[in-house]
Amino acid sequence: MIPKRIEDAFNEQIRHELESAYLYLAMAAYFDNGGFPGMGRWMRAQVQEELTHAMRFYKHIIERGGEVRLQPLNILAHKWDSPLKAFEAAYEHEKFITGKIHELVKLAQSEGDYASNSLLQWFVDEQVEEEESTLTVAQQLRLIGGDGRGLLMIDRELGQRTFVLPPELANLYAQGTGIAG
Ligand code: OFO
Repeated sequence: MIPKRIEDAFNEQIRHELESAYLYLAMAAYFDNGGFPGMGRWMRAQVQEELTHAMRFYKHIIERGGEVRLQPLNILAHKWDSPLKAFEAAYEHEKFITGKIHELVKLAQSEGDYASNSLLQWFVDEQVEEEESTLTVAQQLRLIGGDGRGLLMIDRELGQRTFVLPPELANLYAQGTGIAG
């Protein structure tokens, strides 16, 4: 059985992950509307990834006999002045999410909840990647400044990104299957 404090904190984290998805969808729209289809595609893949993050917590709560309670999202979306500003905002947001994951690790450890702690170790590693990927793009954009050719090159490169559903979550998305798997 999942401890109540962990159940509450994981429900809160589902909200944060869905807010991340919403933020990145807003960035995708900003890029797609602004003539940067590669960056738009990168952000759309990121939206999918954030949804799977939320679903990892969802699955864990259900599997341990807890209750998933969805909460209203704090809408984070707004406009950005440039691709650089958007990626800088994405990096700042990922640092915020890393802080939330670390708080959860401390809570799971203080509750002696080894199962949650194990789930959270995946997120600790994932956040290193999340920060690194947004920071790298921000650094590249900073380097090229306003150079149009450089921007187009980065856009083309980011357009290569594809989203792959992690096999351990496949059952959550397949029709007619249970939660386990
Ligand atoms: Fe869920 O890692 Fe980004 O926000």
